[in-house]
Amino acid sequence: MLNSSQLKILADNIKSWAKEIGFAHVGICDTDLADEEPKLQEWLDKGYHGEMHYMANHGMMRARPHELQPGCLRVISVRMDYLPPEAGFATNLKDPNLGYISRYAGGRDYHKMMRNRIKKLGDRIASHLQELGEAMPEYRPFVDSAPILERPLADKAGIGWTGKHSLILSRNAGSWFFLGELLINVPLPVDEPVNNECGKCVACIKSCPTNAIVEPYVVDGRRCISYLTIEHQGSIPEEFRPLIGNRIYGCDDCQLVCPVNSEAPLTEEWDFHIRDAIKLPKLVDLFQWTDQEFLTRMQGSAIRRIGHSLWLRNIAIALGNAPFSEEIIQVLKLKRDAHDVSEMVREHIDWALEQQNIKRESELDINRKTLRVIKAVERGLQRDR
Ligand code: B12
Ligand code: SF4
Ligand code: SF4
Repeated sequence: MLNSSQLKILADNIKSWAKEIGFAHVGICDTDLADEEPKLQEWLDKGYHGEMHYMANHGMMRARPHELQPGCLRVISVRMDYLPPEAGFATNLKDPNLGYISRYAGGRDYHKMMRNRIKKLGDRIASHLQELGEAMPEYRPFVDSAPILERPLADKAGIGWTGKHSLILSRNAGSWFFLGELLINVPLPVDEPVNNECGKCVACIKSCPTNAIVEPYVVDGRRCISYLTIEHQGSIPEEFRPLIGNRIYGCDDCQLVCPVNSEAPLTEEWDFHIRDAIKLPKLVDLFQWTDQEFLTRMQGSAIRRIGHSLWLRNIAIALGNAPFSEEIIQVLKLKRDAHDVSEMVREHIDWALEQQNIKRESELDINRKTLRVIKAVERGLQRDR
């Protein structure tokens, strides 16, 4: 058994190995999330998870990492930055003929890549302990998909504080990062959480297009554009369609207006750079991709997971929100008549056609809140190129 000073040296080593592997920040915490259980339960009781049944399926296991990985004593929480260069947020949101894709999803899917790297970190710890003549540790890497509360763990491990939009953010890094964890049965020294610096700011709450941040730190998933465009399988309720604007996959607005994000670092991973096919993409072009084109162009991307049908559903809404154009009417009608389009998508196309007809004579109309987000980005976000 390592003594406390050996464990401290090991923790320091882990942090430098993790940086070599590509993680920007690493923190360590214990597995006690008892304080989070009532909040998670309340969130589920209110139905904020919508159709994300996986959120309710494992009971309170999400708040009990030691049940997920028996014997686990510590969680090593890691951060990987994804903000791509040439993010072009304002240019993209401002032009309603372009589709906006959340900047976490412009490049390669992060899940596998991050899990492999976290496993590499675990392997390195294991071989180091074996060199010291210690027993082989038990460890398991997780990224996103496991039933575990990643944000409260990152908060506890000092990666950042929980912002009012419920994401983890840090003074130097903002919030444009993914989280992952290595659960391990080694009693490493733990890190201290950092102070919450949101203060009186409520920019994220005020700017959310669908009022999904129902109170500070609490997101009603069912209202979030990220949920509606990615997780929700069926028809998108009509009340949300005009509010979605041109966001066809995910949403970044609560992060875009966050002052802590003004100096956030760019990703060091080439994999997270936006691929050409979806760099400031024209809605009419995206809408005309066949099923096969969608699968080929989105190979290796998280976007592929939603499938062609939800992709068309989302773009149809954005086309309905775009200014009137004969070309849009034409592509909508063409797709409506295609034999391989589902009834669900057709219903969204009909809605879009109706919107286009209503707007035939009217001026370009970008939602008021979106205009505020664009202004905030143009004013202060250093990284908007
Ligand atoms: C389900 C899910 C969603 C859902 C629900 C969102 C939600 N807020 O829960 C939807 C689809 C809407 C979503 C959207 C997004 N997601 Co998401 N999502 C998840 C997932 C799988 C689970 C989150 C969860 O457990 N929710 C349950 C609720 C109850 O937990 P919570 O929101 O963390 O809430 C806690 C605190 O808010 C706290 N709380 C409550 N009251 C108070 C009061 C105070 C004072 C404090 C301090 C705390 C507090 O208690 C809660 C319970 O502990 C995680 C991965 C994971 N396994 O953790 C990724 C994850 C949270 N998502 C992530 C991302 C990037 C996003 C998006 C930015 C993607 C996008 N651009 O479209 C958006 C952001 C939307 C938002 N503002 O949250 C990242 C966040 C990284 C970060 N920097 O924090 C994660 C961690 C994935 C990853 N591995 O990187 N997501
Ligand atoms: S991602 Fe968009 S819709 Fe979801 S909470 Fe943030 S601003 Fe609101
Ligand atoms: S926008 Fe303001 S309130 Fe929201 S997370 Fe950022 S600092 Fe906190």
